[in-house]
Amino acid sequence: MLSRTDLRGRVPSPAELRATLPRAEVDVDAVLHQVRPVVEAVRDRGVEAVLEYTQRFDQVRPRTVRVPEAELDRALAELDPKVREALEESISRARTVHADQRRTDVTTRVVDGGTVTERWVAVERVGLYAPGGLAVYPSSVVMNVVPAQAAGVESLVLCSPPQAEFGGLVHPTILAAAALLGVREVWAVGGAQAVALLAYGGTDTDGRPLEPADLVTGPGNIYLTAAKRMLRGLIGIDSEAGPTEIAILADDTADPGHVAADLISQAEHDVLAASVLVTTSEPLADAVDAELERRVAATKHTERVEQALRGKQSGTVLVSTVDDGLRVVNAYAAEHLEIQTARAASVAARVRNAGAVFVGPYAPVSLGDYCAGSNHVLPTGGFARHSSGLSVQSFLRGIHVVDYSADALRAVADKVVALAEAEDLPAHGEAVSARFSEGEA
Ligand code: HSO
Ligand code: ZN
Repeated sequence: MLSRTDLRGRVPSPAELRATLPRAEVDVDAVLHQVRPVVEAVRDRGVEAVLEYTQRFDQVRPRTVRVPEAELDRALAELDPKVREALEESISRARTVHADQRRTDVTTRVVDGGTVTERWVAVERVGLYAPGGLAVYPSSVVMNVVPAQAAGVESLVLCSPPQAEFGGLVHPTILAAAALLGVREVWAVGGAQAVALLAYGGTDTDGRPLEPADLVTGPGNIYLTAAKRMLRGLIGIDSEAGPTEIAILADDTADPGHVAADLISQAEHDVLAASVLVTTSEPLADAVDAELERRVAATKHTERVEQALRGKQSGTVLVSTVDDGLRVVNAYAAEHLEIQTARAASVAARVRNAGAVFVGPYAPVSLGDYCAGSNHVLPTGGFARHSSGLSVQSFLRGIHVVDYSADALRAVADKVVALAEAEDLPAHGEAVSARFSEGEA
């Protein structure tokens, strides 16, 4: 079922590898021209434009953009108790991990009387996006809200598209997850309109203000991503989310049934999802293929999974050694990387590029999707070469606080003046010397 690339005996350079390895191509720029009028209409006409586009794209018109708080409580009361318990476990583990990510302010004494402090301050208002439609993921609400709250973000608004089948409200499991997390402000708005409304703010149909956000995080489709790309600057954004990816580095110690099950688990998300096996063992690759045939036929979303696995973004890569395999997975920089080899922990320690690494036979990606405590909003499309997944850090800014005494400034004044003159910016130097020349020096 998976196409094969044989790299045994030769290890291409990272650049060559990037060109060879299977990967989905998502051209966000290509939809910018469709998204621009939506963003501009929301900027110019606010909620009126939001509701027009909502009618067009979601075939529904919510009475107000803001979901009444009573609906959150109702959704939680009606949530299946088993799902509630599982969400509570997921929240509690994520909170444990993210609490440890909090940063402490660091003050450096540069000289006597001169200090620089890096003070970590949470972003004031954050908009979190939870997709609707094919993907209704309360777990993603958890993964966005938990780090924001752990960072100390005071004002949080959750956006998700209104659902015709729920009377124009946001999907009830999304509402229930928000209620469980203590998020009370939810807007029924999706796609590019949501990002634009978060960026510009507006006035709801009942006259209440919809305050703009400073930062917008959360995955969505290509239109949402295009709107984020367009509005970046006015708002901060997390890393752009593309189709999900799993890469598995395996040797002959791996269980082909587990490898196949894990490859299928992420292929289940999207026909564009990528499932990549990198292995030193041809017999394992054959056994995984046989397992895939059997399991794909038996799984619920056969068609979607099969399309993802047969797509050009998925495949098996054969390598001679685990070292070569590491070169391949480092060049690929997967969103999720499983290490299913002998001495998995020491192999995992040598991974440089991945959104998250799952070590050994008992750490499948699905564990991380829901209940490991780690975050599942992770960089896709090779962005793991330069970006990280969502964490407390994503919601903080480090402010440099500079505090110098007169003596400390005086001691370095000539250096500032010299550099200012070298850059032909003498007024910079004068701003320092003025403090010492007028009867003070
Ligand atoms: N694997 C997805 C997250 C997710 N899985 C949500 C299940 N629900 C992207 O990391
Ligand atoms: Zn998943």
